Amino acid sequence: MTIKRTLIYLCILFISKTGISQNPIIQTNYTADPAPLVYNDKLYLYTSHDEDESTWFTMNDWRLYTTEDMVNWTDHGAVLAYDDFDWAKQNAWAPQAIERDGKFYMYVPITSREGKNGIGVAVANSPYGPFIDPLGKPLISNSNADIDPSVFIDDDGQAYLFWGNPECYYVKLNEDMISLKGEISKIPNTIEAFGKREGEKDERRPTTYEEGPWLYKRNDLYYLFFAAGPLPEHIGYSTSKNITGPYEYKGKVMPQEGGAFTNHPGIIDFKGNTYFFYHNAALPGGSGFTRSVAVEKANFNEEDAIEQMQMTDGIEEALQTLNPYVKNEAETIAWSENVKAKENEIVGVYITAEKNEAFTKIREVDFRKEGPSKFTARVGTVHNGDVTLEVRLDDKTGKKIAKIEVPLTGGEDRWELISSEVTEKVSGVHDVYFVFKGKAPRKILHFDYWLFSK
Ligand code: FUB
Repeated sequence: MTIKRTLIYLCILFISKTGISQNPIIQTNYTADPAPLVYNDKLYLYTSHDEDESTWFTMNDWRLYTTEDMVNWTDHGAVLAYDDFDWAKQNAWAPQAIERDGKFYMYVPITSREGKNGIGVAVANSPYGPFIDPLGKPLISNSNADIDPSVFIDDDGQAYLFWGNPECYYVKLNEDMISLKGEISKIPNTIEAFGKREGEKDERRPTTYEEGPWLYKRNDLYYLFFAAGPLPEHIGYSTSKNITGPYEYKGKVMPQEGGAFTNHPGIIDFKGNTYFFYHNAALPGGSGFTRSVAVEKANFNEEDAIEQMQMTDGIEEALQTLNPYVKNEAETIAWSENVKAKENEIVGVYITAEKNEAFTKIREVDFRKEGPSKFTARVGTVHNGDVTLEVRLDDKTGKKIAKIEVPLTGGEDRWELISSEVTEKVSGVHDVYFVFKGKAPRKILHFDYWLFSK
């Protein structure tokens, strides 16, 4: 190998080791079934939640994450759980939330105490909840196909709910969003609408339509995205000039990959771009039952066809910078390793560093021209001595600008606000790494929020 080729090789190796990886966008819990909502210049991402070490669809609640820049995501914890519905027994599966007249409606599939699938609705005055079941019973209790709701409000104000596995049902909603207007109908499960299924014959599933419908409208064209079979799933789509069809099958949006046997689309426009959310098994410990959500930027061609996508390392470009001179939550993260997100009544959502050298990364932090002189963090640990939080720039081993010695506070209900001097001159925009160090084999420290000051 020539010197030049060796250098190129080393550069590629360096970039792939330390380069920007943003997918999956949540690393602190297993998440699935992403359902984005845009409200007041913020993207709210509701997800289902695979419990750690799950070996089936062990799913108890729905979580919320938000972003303003598409690279840093803030964890707001569980905003609704299946046991918030008196009639529910289990299975907090794929959700979707929508805003109407200042109220937020979340539609969720649940299995009832009688063992029947159904779709519930919960209402809140804020996208963060609390969400309350206004009905005390399922909104949809039609058949065992009642999973995976997708809610859509058309330009004329008419709301629709689509859902179903193995067929795609829909119904109009009244303006109150919690009652049905008219009869439940079906999008005919034809080859023209959903494409012919390859592989083994299944009379109930003649087409690629499987589950997880998602409605999206662009240039007066309705797009019906869906998880498509046979298993393992890919994502397909169909379009129509009318919301209720007839739909014409348009092909694969995302071919099968990623290690989970399910996938689930969620598509939304945000700050001039279109984003396509999905899930896979890319996190350590990932599987068909421990999934993680990811996102790609979507593009359409001149014929209004969506360009096919592969699963990538994610979105590199931040839509805006982050201000370090205000309180920032520790659970606002672009990337992390060996970190878990938790919540309690004392501080809300916080993170724990599970191992020595666990870290979080925050992208595009703007220190401005005149940098900070002080760093403050609310932290705690159950270990005595040698527990530190290091603040580094642009890399996990980059320039160390501050270091907090974390005192023994006690358990995760005990916290202290600790400050440290910023020991290096910092200015401009940087990625910030919080690196957690300690000799204990597990649970090094807990971390709630941080800020820099001058
Ligand atoms: O997450 C549970 C189920 O798996 C969802 O409801 C389906 O869409 C599939 O992702």
